[in-house]
Amino acid sequence: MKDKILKDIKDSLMRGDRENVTKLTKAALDAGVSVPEILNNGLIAGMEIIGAKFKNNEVFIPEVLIAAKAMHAGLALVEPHFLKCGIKPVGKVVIGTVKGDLHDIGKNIVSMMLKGSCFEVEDCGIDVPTEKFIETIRKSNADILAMSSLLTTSMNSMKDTIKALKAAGLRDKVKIMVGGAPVTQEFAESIEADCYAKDAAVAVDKAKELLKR
Ligand code: B12
Repeated sequence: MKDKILKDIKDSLMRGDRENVTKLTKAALDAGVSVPEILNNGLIAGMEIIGAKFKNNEVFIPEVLIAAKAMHAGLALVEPHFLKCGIKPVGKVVIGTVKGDLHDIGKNIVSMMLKGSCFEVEDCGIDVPTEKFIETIRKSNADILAMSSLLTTSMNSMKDTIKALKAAGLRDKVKIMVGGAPVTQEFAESIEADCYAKDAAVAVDKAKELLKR
């Protein structure tokens, strides 16, 4: 039953069937399927297959877009299940997808899981210019700046933001965490970020570690 419902979520997401993804995600939650299972074996699994098909020119931008909309519908249902903290935040994170980049699914999952681990999260959205990150860091009392990039062409915006933070005298005020499919540990080190995480679960652990440094 559990495997069937997760497979149906995955298949519906691949077809971009938002209504079915909504219906099945609700049904899975009602049946007590765990949120990480719904995410990893349903929603993210479907998006990974779409990604592979997109790479092989088996599907194109319109199909990817409708799959992304179905993904957002599923994520919206899962999100409240992460938000059960109700205690004083452990730290504050400013997050955003860097300039030139409109991908937000991974960033939203990272944000959701951080909130679920009692971080306060200020989300700057997508295509975030350096100046906006700087302004938000200046105004907030953030402990961590988390930047997401899904395009090799937008990765350098992370480097630009770190340079600009240095120039503004703010680099020592925040720890910097970077991630997204093309980002690597080596890249993070080369731009002098404080840490890299490959997925949202690791991001939460590393954010907690950063607070201790
Ligand atoms: C969905 C999607 C889109 C959607 C985005 C919708 C949305 N609202 O996000 C749309 C259709 C808009 C789109 C557009 C484009 N896309 Co696109 N897209 C994808 C796709 C299929 C899936 C991405 C995704 O959501 N994955 C699922 C999530 C859960 O995974 P994730 O993002 O990697 O996030 C996880 C980790 O990386 C990490 N993480 C993510 N962010 C962060 C941040 C921090 C701080 C940390 C610690 C961790 C972390 O944690 C997340 C959760 O575990 C990928 C393929 C792929 N394999 O990635 C291509 C892909 C990213 N796109 C690609 C391209 C080329 C484009 C376009 C240029 C296409 C075009 N010709 O117009 C445009 C660019 C638009 C722009 N300026 O941004 C390429 C990029 C190639 C490259 N190396 O640069 C990819 C890799 C596809 C491919 N193989 O060619 N795309």
